Formats: sequence, C-alpha cells, structure tokens
Amino acid sequence: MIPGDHPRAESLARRELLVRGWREGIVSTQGLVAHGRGETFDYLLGEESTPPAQEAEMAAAAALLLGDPVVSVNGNAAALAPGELVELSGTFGAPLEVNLFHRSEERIERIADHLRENGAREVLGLDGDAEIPGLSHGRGIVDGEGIYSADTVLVPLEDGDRTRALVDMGKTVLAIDLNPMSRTSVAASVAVVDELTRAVPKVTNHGKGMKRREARRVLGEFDSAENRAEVLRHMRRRLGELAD
Ligand code: PTJ
Repeated sequence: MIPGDHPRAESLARRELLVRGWREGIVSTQGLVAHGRGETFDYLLGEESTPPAQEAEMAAAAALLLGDPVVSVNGNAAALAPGELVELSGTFGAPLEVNLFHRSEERIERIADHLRENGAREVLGLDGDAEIPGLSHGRGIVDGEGIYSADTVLVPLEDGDRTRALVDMGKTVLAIDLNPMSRTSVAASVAVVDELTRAVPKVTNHGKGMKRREARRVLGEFDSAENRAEVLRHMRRRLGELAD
C-alpha cells in the first residue's frame, strides 16, 4: 500500500504498475531497469511537465492529427498507461501495435490481451510480417499494415536505433522519452521529454480541440532540437536553484 500523502506517491504508484506488469509477463526484466533511468531524469525535471514538454505535446498532437499514425507499444508503455494509450488511439484513429525490443511471442500475446482488457478493439503486431530495413534481430519486425506503412509513428520509451531507422524510412517519429540526450530524443521528429503517464493524456487532450489548420501552424513552428535545448536549460536552472 502506498500512503496517499507520500510526497512521491505518483512515482511509487508507477513502480507498482511496472512490478505488477513484470509479474504478469508484460514488462521485461530490462524494462524495470529502463524505468529507473527514466525516474532519474524525471527527478531532474522536477517530476512535472515542463513548459517545453507541453509545447512538444502540442506538436505531437498536431502530427498525429495530420498524419496516418500508428502507436508503437512496448512492455513498459502497456503496463504504465494502457487505458491512456487506448484513448489516444481512438482520438487520433491511430492503431496500437505491439513492438518489442526483447521480442517474444508470449509477451506480445500478453500485451495485446492487456490492451484489449483496457478497451482496445484492434491490436496490431501479432503477425510481424514486415521488417524495418537495417535493424538486427527481432527489433525490426513490424506489421505490414501498421508501423511499416504508417507515415507517422508514436514511440514511447524506444531504443534509438529503431527511431533512427523509422526516420530513415521517411516517417515522422514522435518520441516520449524522459532523457533529452538519448539517441531516441535526438533522432525523433518531435521529442516529448516528459513522463509517459503525464504525456499521453496531454497529447490526447490537445488533439481533441485542434483543427487541421492550427495543427499545420503548430507543427510548422516546432523545432525539436531547440525544444530539447530548452529542456536542458530548464534542468540546468533547476539544478542551479537546488545548489544555491
Ligand atoms: O518491452 P520491450 O522489450 O520493448 O523493452 C522496453 C525497454 C524500455 C526495456 C527498451 O525499449 C529499452 O531498453 O529502452 P531504453 O533504451 O532503456 O530506453 C528507454 C528510455 O525511456 C530511456 O531514455 C528512459 O530514460 C526513458 N524512460 C523510462 N521510463 C520512462 C521513460 N520515458 C518516459 N516515461 C517513462 N515512464
């Protein structure tokens, strides 16, 4: 039981979701380690959606609205925000596709079931009948009617090689990654440097009220490299305040 008045109750609740997901065979063991790295960056960011993150969330919503998108779902994302991802999927007409780094057929099935239990009508990725060029092992196996043919892919907590390979295929890649220096964030067309469970509902809400014309303006004005630089300046200011 997490005490509700604990100052970091939300962070502890996320840990519980991951541990439960690991016990249920949804999260990989490596996923627990990856989450710890994310927590460190979140701590440095102040565990809140910073102003540049909110700007990037708006840009991600614009890209999802304008594109023909698919959402890539791994073990961590499925454990942390299944309902939120289903709602995002419905809002933007973006199918969910299970796409794993540590690929196993059994875990793909479990994640797909978990998404369906949380309201997903259709889950892609079970066939894995296409490949992203240039990626070794199972990391590049995708659905021919999903990630492979989408022009826009949302990738929460990705590995950098795959993000780069998707960009090289000409796709608009939207990343959600707490590390502004990761290869994923650097390679992404729109890097949302925010915690997944905070970011996904914000992207969805932006999309609900957005018109196509506004979306074109928002995306046209967005500069992902400058946005990441602003996140780093935010972190530096925060560290300076803590040190003084
Ligand atoms: O389920 P699988 O097999 O596909 O594996 C998923 C993991 C996450 C293990 C795999 O993709 C992986 O190894 O990822 P990396 O390379 O460790 O990158 C994960 C990135 O996500 C890191 O930059 C973390 O800082 C970041 N991160 C971790 N937790 C969160 C996060 N970003 C946003 N929200 C989080 N909750």
